[in-house]
Parts: sequence; C-alpha cells; structure tokens
Amino acid sequence: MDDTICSIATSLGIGAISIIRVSGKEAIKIVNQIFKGKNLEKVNSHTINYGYIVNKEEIIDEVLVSVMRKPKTYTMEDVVEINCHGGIETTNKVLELLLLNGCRLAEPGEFTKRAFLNGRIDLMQAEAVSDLINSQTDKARKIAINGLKGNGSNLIKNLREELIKIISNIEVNIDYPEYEDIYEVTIEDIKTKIQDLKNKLSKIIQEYEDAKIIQDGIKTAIIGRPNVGKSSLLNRLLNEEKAIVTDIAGTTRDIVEGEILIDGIKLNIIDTAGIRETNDVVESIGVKKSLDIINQAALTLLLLDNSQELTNLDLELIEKTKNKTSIIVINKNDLDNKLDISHLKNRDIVYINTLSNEGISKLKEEIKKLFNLEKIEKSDYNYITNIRQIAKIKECLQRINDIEKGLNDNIPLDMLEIDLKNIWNTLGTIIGESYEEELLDELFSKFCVGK
Ligand SMILES: Nc1nc2c(ncn2[C@@H]2O[C@H](COP(=O)(O)OP(=O)(O)OP(=O)(O)O)[C@@H](O)[C@H]2O)c(=O)[nH]1
Ligand SMILES: [Mg+2]
Repeated sequence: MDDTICSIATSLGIGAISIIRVSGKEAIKIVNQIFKGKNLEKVNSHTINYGYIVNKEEIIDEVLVSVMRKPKTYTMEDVVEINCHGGIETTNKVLELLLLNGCRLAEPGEFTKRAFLNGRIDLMQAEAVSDLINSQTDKARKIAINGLKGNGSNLIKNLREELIKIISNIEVNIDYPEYEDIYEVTIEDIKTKIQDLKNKLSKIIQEYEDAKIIQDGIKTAIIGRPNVGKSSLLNRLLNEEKAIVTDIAGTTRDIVEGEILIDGIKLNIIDTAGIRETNDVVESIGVKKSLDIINQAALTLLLLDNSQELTNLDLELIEKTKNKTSIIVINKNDLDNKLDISHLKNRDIVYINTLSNEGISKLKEEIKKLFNLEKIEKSDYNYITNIRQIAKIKECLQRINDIEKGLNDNIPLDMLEIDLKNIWNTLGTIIGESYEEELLDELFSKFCVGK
C-alpha cells in the first residue's frame, strides 16, 4: 500500500467529463508535476483547482483538479481527482502521464480495498459499494446504501456483543463452579440467550429470501401446450410485440425473454416453446428447454386454453407444477368455456384474455400476493444480501444448533465456551475483523476499475 495508484474512475468513452483518480502518499506531488496552475502541494485540502495538464510544454487538457488530503478521503490517503474533458484520447493521455510520473495502475476495487485496509469501512460496507454500483432497481439501491451506511455491520456487531455477554456468563460458571445455585440459574439463562441469538440469525436468513427477490427479481416462466397463448401473454405483460404470435402450433421454438417491474420488483419473464411430443429436432430441443425452465423458475405461469378440454399433457403440467410456486392462467376466456377446472383444486387460478388485456392486472395482483410484495414494499431495506455473508450466517446457525443439542446433553461449559467463541470469530469474518488475503483479492477483483 506504499505506492500511489491511479485509474480512470468514469467509464471510458465519449462524454462531457472523465475523472481520473489518484490515491497514495505521492498523489499530490505526482499530479503537481504534470499540472500547470497553482502549486497543488500548497493548496488547501478539499479544494478544486483550475489549470492544465501538461506534458513538458505541451498542453494536454484544460482541467479541474480536486485535492483531498488524508485522512478525510475515500481511501484515507491523499486523493487527487482530475476532471478532464471526456473522450478516449484525452483521458488515456492523462493516465499515461500519471504512469510515467510514478503512479501504478490500480487493480479493480483497489481504492475501496484501501478504504477497508485503512479502517474507514468494514468488509460489509466494502461489499455494499459493489452492490450499489451493480444495483439495477431502486429497491436494490436502497438495500445497498443501507449496507454502505453500516446498518448490516451494526447488526453483526450487536450479535457479537450479545455473544460476549453469554461467554462472560459462562466464565462466571467456570470460575465459581462451587455455587451450584448460580449454575442452575445461569444455564437456563444461557439457553434463553442462545435461543434468542438463533432467532435473530434465522430472521436474517428468512429476510434474505425477500432481499434476493428485490435484488435479482423473480424468474418467471410461461409454460403450456402449443397455441394456448404463451407468447401473447408475454407480449401483453411487456406491452410490446416481442415474441412472434401465430395460430400455428409450435411457433415459439426457443426461449424469448423480457423484463417488467411490478411495484418496483423486477420480473424476468421467459416465454417458452409449447410443450408437446414432436419429431422435429429443433422443436424438441425447445421443448426440453421449457421443461428444464420449470425447475429453474421462481414462478411458473402455467397457461391453459379455456376453449379446449384438458389434455393429458395439460394434466401432466398441472402435476409437474403442483409443488412449485405457480399460477394457473386460463387464457382465451373470450371463447366458449370447455375447460373443466375440477382438476385444479387448491391452485391459484386467474382467467385472462390476451386479445383485450382482460385479467392481466388481476394476474399481476396475484403475483404480488404470492411473493408478499406489499410487505417488501413497506420494508426498511435493512437486509443482508451478500452470498458470502449469508454463507457465514448459515455456518453460525448450524453451530448454534449443535450447541443447543450439546446443552441438552450437558456438555462441559468450557467446551460450550469454545464453540461460542468460534461463532464470535465467524461473525467477525463477515465484517472483516479477520480475513484471509485471498478472500480480499477475490472479493475486490469483482469491482470495477477505478472504484
Ligand atoms: N381468442 C383468443 N385467441 C388468443 C388469445 N390469446 C392468444 N390467442 C391466439 O392463439 C394463437 C396462439 O397464440 P400464441 O401466443 O402464439 O401461442 P403460444 O402458446 O405462444 O404458442 P406456441 O409458441 O406455438 O407454443 C394465436 O392465433 C393468438 O392470436 C385469447 O385470449 N383469445
Ligand atoms: Mg409462442
């Protein structure tokens, strides 16, 4: 961390402004060497300075340079940001000059890595930076900004404090084993506290499911026999003629995808090839894909045709989707009814007609109910969503389960103490109290360059 790093922080292309960021001990000195204007080594911290970037006598660009001295900076090191005119040539030239004058090109995420290593943010907050950049909906952004503010970190820190209290409780028991009365009282107390801890960890895992929906959306598959109107439904939902619709059975052969937002939650909708027995090679590959998608989707919309009797294939699909989160969508309700719904007991059913759009809002309502989107809408967006962090929480939960079993079998208290300290350590790795170098490398390599 002794060297001074630089990187283009904005995306490289033609635009009004490009920002090149420099961080490290020599940041101000190096930029000053290629700057014509005030002496940057003498200007006040957190000032913006007008001037030129020069290569000896040649003016490369007219710029504004922000000088921010440590420690109140993104990395807690001296940071300089050069605002130059957007454009690939200019930006690259300024970067090249910085490299020639002693900077090293930053690795992806290296600025944030330094912010972590210098103690300005913890590991959860660092990961939230990446989530913020990658968030695709407003709600995903809200989760990320809460993470960045440290809400998730505080949650973990509180859990660790509770653990410390339990551990000290146990130590009293180990140190004064002769007081049997105290032991009797506190062991019950310890059990209650461990139960409480377990509930809190379980809640984080449960809420993670909601958060996944907010961040990734709901993968929704439209399936059914050929010609029931799957592509028509996709088009209605997207409000766009995306998929080809004809009255020829087997029109859709490969999957067609689109996205909509329902109450700010993204629905990734997949229209599939109609499922039937076929000798056509291309179509049969499509059919296989359709069947696979049922297993991958978070929501299946099984389309049936109101104007036809149920076929064996329909019945098979009804059976296949029985234990999945699914809605039976009965299309073509403008035509005379021939479909007998007595086979559809205990299933969510919505009638629609894609010609007039009837039932489409009802379908959306049903999806909202199914995924409890109203609850998510009212949530405070304090979720832990990072897979690494969740894996650690699950690990803690597993250990607590083991401890509970042990407590019932009267495990020795010093063993219990060791187990609880392990959980305390595991929680610590979530916020980066301890870490392995490889973990950091892997984690920050997923960041974009310049962040
Ligand atoms: N009357 C009526 N016809 C509809 C309705 N929805 C779709 N259709 C017609 O049904 C035929 C098939 O529609 P598609 O959307 O292509 O059906 P699909 O399920 O995607 O068919 P494949 O791609 O072959 O599996 C077309 O002629 C549509 O115009 C509806 O609500 N009412
Ligand atoms: Mg189709």
